[in-house]
Amino acid sequence: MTIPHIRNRVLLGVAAGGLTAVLAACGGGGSGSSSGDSSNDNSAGTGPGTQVTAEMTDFHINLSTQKFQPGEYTFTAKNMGHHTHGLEVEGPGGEKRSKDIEPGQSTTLTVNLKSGSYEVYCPVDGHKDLGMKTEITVGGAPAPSTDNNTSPGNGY
Ligand SMILES: [Cu+2]
Repeated sequence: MTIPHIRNRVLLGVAAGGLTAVLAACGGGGSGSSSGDSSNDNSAGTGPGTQVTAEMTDFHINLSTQKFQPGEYTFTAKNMGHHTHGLEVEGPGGEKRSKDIEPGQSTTLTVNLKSGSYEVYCPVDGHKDLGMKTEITVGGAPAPSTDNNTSPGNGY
């Protein structure tokens, strides 16, 4: 029940010298503004439900967690690659697709997960086949048969 906000802020502060500053500069103001992306909300990845980060690279998706319970989740998709990417979540509850994300940008996608298997992938042409997909299992079941239990820490 700790509130991760404060921590995040500290981390952001530390990193601010680098990329983050650029991103913030891009996303922050409406000055000059990029092409027609008016619905871009700049509220830095807070939405309803549990927060999950999906880092999109060329061509891979890295989720900040692999543990999912039924309920509402907000995925923050960050495009850290050099191509336009997107995030689509497809499973028992239907499918939901984010808008396309330009390199260096991010967006959020809120989904209501039900028990079962979901596919999380990039809907941009061909990217799924290039490796931009991952499968998640929603529910109480612990990790599947793989003995890959040494997942990298998620920052904590
Ligand atoms: Cu992609």
